[in-house]
Amino acid sequence: MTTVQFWGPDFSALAAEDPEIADILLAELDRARSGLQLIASENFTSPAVLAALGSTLSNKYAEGYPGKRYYGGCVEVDKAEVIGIERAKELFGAEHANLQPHSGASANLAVYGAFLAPGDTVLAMSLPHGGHLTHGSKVNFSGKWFDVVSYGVRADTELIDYDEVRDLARTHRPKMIIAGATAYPRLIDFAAFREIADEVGAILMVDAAHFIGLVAGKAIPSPVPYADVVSFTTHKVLRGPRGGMILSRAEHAAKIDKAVFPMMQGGPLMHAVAAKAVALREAASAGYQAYASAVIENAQALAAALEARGMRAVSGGTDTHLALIDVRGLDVTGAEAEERCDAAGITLNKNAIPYDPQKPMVASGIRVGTPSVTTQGMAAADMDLIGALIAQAITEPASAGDIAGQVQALVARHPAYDRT
Ligand code: DSN
Repeated sequence: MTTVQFWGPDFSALAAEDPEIADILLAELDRARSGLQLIASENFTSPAVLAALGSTLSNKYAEGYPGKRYYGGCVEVDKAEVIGIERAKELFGAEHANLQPHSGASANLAVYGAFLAPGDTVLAMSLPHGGHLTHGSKVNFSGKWFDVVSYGVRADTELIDYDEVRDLARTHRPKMIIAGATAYPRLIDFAAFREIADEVGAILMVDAAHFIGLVAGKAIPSPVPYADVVSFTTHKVLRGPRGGMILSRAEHAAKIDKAVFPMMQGGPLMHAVAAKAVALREAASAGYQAYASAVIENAQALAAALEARGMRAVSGGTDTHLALIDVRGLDVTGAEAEERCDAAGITLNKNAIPYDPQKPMVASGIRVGTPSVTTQGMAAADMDLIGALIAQAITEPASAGDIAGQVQALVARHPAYDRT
């Protein structure tokens, strides 16, 4: 067994009973905190959130909603869910909140279940331009069950083409329009989407999974005043447990709740619901607001540091927590860049860039995000060093060992979880 100390919940019972799995948990903790974590959709959640996740609420069946369950014994879990719902409504200024979706994909499935029937037309961002699998990819239920028309970004600006969105909406009269993306570094004009949706009588859904934490931290504008429904995951910038959530206008509340349960899911994961409540409380703090702003400042600094070393930032930069970087200037593919960075202790992902000539598993770009390093307390000056280390990892793969040493020195100054 490794000698790394764990923290938080007492780990000794697991180590004594199942050292094989205990070793994996410790090794993963060590991997995460001995390298640089630049996956834009990951974060280091708090010990309080992890404590809720590791609680006995995991044992409880609670199909239904607070006060209307299919099982007895729900008095305590009811309280956790009610508190979580109230915190979500307060934090986001929403009329209704459902904390039960197991994931972002489950949340989106429920939203579609609430408003659409098989064969209905949906207008959403295309995956190669930054969308998401659940926004109509042919290999996903969304693409199999619905007639999905896709919009993208302009070739010249690499920004969402709102004229194209309007033209496609007028031509195809979608029942639902989806705004939201996984690899779009810029702010989305929710007012423009609302106007287009109103013109064609469509429901406006915003998939805010990537940026909802920035909204919670008041660092970017909220989609809530504009959208009929907002779906998201809770584990990205928001820094909660792995899971999903849906906000909606009051008029859609009953539809959304019925679509989550019993249409799409069975028993909710009450330990995850409680952990979401904990994360929402944390996100309402002044400290979290400072964090959300710092995430953006760091992403902008990192994009600039990479541009200074020959890597173009798609759309010229970022307004959010992530940057999409075209690595062709360094004569590598995205896959090669990912692999070389990995060897140097820098975790990021290859990513298609708009109009990418490469296949998705090769790609011409990488996606970098700053939620994790900002949680560690790193600042803009550290981003310049990270940019230099990424450039060196890509251009001098033989020096991976040396770079990994520099990475370890950097993260030792900003430990992800205190080892004491
Ligand atoms: N897998 C997530 C991401 O990395 O963006 C989206 O679901």
